[in-house]
Amino acid sequence: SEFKVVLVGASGAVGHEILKVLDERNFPVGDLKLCATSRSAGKEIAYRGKYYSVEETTPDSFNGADIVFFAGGAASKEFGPAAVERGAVIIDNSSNFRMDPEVPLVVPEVNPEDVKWHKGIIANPNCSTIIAVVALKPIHDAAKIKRIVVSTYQAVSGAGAEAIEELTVQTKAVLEQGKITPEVFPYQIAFNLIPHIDVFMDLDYTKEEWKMVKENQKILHDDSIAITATTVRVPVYRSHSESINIETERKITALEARQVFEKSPGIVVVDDPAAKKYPMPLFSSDQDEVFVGRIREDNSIPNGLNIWVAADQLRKGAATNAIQIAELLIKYDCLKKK
Ligand code: 2RA
Repeated sequence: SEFKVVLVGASGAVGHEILKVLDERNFPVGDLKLCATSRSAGKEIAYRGKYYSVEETTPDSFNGADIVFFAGGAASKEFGPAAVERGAVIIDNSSNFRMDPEVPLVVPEVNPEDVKWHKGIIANPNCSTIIAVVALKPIHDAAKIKRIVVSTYQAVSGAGAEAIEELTVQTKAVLEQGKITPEVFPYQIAFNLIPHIDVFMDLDYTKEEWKMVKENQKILHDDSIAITATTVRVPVYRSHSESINIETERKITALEARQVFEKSPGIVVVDDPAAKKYPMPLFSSDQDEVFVGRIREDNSIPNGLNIWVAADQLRKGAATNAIQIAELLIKYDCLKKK
């Protein structure tokens, strides 16, 4: 069967990627509606050779919908309940419902069964969380993780379409000695990096850093894992990278970790130092897998492991993960009966 799909936030960077991935994965889209704020209403966007006019989101945008994707921002808070009331299941890429105990937070390679207890809303985790947790899960299963220290190197496209433009404009301005006026980021991002993503919160951690702590614990169903994070914006267009230091209860050697990663879903091991092979944004962009490399023991502690991961945060970190969730809903017959 085919499904009536509504996409809210169709004109943004994640919305664009959702349409691309729906098409590529041959998702059974019967009817499609594209929505956004009034600012983008009237814009024409193509899907499979047909143009759709973007409508301003209203509660009635969800009449008859089976699946609603919210690409991000405040829209799901405003319109999510209206969509659920009308019998749709929503897959929400914003942070609005992620930590709600009534809402499953799902990465299909890690906790697919959690989609089964949804009450109409399923949250798609933050991009940096998804990328980390795909690699953490098999190590947690093999050796039980006690503590994680993670530092991220996040691409500008994580901050949306305007941020991509800002890096281009600033890079040209630096090379041509022009004037730079930061708009999306608090400082110049071209030829710089900024250890500040989202707003500052408790203990001087940013919201992005707290997401790494709380969301990973929720997805792994284990609040006892100690997690500390530093999240950094870097002048890369696409694909987030992360350096992850893991302490486990049981010793896991680099060799064993490599074997574990090699048979884990959603992971490609790129780890051959002698041949200069390691994950990089240049090669992980436009891919759906999480690339894992630089796998080595942290010999400063008895049971330590270091890894380096890179993955396309607009795809696996957002659009692909959301569509995999929709595929699970169909597979497990978890859509609402009309
Ligand atoms: C970022 N985590 O990269 C965000 C996107 N949701 O800014």
